[in-house]
Amino acid sequence: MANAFLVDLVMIRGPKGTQTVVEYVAVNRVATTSTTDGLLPDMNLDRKSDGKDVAPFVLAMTGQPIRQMDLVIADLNGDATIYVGDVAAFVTQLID
Ligand SMILES: [Ca+2]
Ligand SMILES: [Ca+2]
Repeated sequence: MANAFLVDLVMIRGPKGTQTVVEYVAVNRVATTSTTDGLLPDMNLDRKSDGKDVAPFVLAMTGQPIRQMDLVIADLNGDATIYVGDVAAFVTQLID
């Protein structure tokens, strides 16, 4: 993978079951897509949204992400920035 230029396929599954497939994504680039399914604030990637996701979300919000991908996951309103607007989406998903 170190010499790869493209990722063959990226599959994104929404929390309500929708699935988005993006093919031939260039490596080291930001690819964007959209969904009406909402985004799952699963910061620790355990496929659940619960209290264990709060600490990594707060770290991402305060500019101290554990991993670079946390900045992408924490952008719950999909506007490519991490700010207070993502908190409402995070809390809504947690209590749903
Ligand atoms: Ca989680
Ligand atoms: Ca955002």
